[in-house]
Amino acid sequence: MPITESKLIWMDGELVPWADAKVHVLTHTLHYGNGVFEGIRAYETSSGPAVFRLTPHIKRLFNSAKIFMLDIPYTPDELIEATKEVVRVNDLPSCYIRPIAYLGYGEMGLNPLTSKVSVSIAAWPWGSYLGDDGIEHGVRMMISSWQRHDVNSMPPAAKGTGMYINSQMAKIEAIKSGYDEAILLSPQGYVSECTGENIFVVKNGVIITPPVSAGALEGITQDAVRTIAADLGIEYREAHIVRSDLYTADEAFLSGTAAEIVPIRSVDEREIGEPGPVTKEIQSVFFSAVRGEVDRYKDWNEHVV
Ligand code: PPE
Repeated sequence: MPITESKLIWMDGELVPWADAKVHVLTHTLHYGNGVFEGIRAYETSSGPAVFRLTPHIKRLFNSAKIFMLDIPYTPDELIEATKEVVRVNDLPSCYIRPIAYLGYGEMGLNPLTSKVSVSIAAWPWGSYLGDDGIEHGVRMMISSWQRHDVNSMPPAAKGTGMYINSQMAKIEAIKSGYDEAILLSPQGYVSECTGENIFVVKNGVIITPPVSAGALEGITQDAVRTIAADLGIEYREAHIVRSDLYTADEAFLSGTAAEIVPIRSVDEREIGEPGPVTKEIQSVFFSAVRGEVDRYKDWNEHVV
């Protein structure tokens, strides 16, 4: 689906009209894939638009940059304010927000340390990533023939632009094979995550999700699931799982900013079925929380005005 354009994009401190937000074709990151980004959502609440967990997202952006030795020329507070400004000036009650730090035009060659780091922040309306039907009835998944990165070849904790070639290969394979989404295994054979989401299984009432050491990004939605589960009195564990754990799960679901919380209805043609009670409960609290309807999670709603 084509992107729904908004009005202004923040580029290194300037608010630039959408159509003029361009970079040079010799931009370093375009050639060598060294950039870091975030995916954030703002939701409409009864007291105006609120960015969901903005501060942890900006913190992760800076951690990703630290891993790749990109020196972002702004403070986290400046980018938090800039993000809020982008939501405000575009008059968007709810939207998806994409900050990116990238190496600009100036030098070529593999040494990234000499290139200027630029930052831009765009926001636009973006509906459900895996479809409304997916959110309600679950998605059909396959285990990809592509593996997640080894932790010592590409650091999964960094949300780096180039890392997403791996996700795209898995996504292409899944779509061409008639599935909604792919699950990647680590080089050690453990379940890692999906192309742009964390994964969870529910067994005997316990929620289990793979750890960072299985090659998964530390998801901010995943962390929200952990907190919601704890508050609901549902046991939650971070542990290695293998592919047969998915096949025999009582329930399974995925989480991500773009995807939100989506039930998994089958994996490799093994039926898990319609969303189960644990998935539905987590989903329902999550969707209330993002809209500012849960008092206990009010600090997750970072208002823009
Ligand atoms: N794993 C990966 C690989 C990933 O890209 C994401 C977010 C997550 C887990 C979940 O993290 P969090 O959003 O903090 O809960 N993926 C982003 C990019 C999606 C895209 O298509 O672009 C997102 O959801 O914004």
